[in-house]
Amino acid sequence: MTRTQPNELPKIKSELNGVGLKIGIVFSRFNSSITSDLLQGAKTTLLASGVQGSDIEIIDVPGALEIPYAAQLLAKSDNFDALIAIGCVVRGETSHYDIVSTQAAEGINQVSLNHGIPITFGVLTTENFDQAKSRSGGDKGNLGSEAAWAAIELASLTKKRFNFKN
Ligand code: INI
Repeated sequence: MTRTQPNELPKIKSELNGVGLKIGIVFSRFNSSITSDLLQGAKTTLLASGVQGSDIEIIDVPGALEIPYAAQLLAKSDNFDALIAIGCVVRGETSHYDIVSTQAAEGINQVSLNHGIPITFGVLTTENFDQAKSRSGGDKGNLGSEAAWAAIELASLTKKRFNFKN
């Protein structure tokens, strides 16, 4: 196998290409005023990178705690090159912030490693709504879009460098 040197890896977004990739999105409805903007950011990025609209499947769940189970359903289907988790957990709104945010993150990683599929983390965990707003299309960018770029990068890495077919 020819090994690519680290400095040859496509770190620049404009070098990433989503043509032919199949992407699943798990969208959490909790704090939907924020998560709908994250979802929009993810979809816009996927389409701009060349992913076909018909190759994007979105399923929605009530809250971030349900994301891992739904991601597992998509992973088991073997239909996707990568998955994107979209959610928003705001500390000010819940006393069990730590449980929701930690369990969501751990569950998502567990599904990813158990099923050998990249699942990128478009789940905002913030102190308050202002922080969430600025990271869902405001002055701090859009985490949904970042998660979409990461999904394209990891799916490409899996397919091109390791020749795995999902
Ligand atoms: N789910 C979230 O996605 N974000 C939150 O901030 C949140 N709060 O505040 O509690 C939240 N809770 C719901 C949780 O994810 C489950 O949907 C619920 O417990 C039902 O299982």
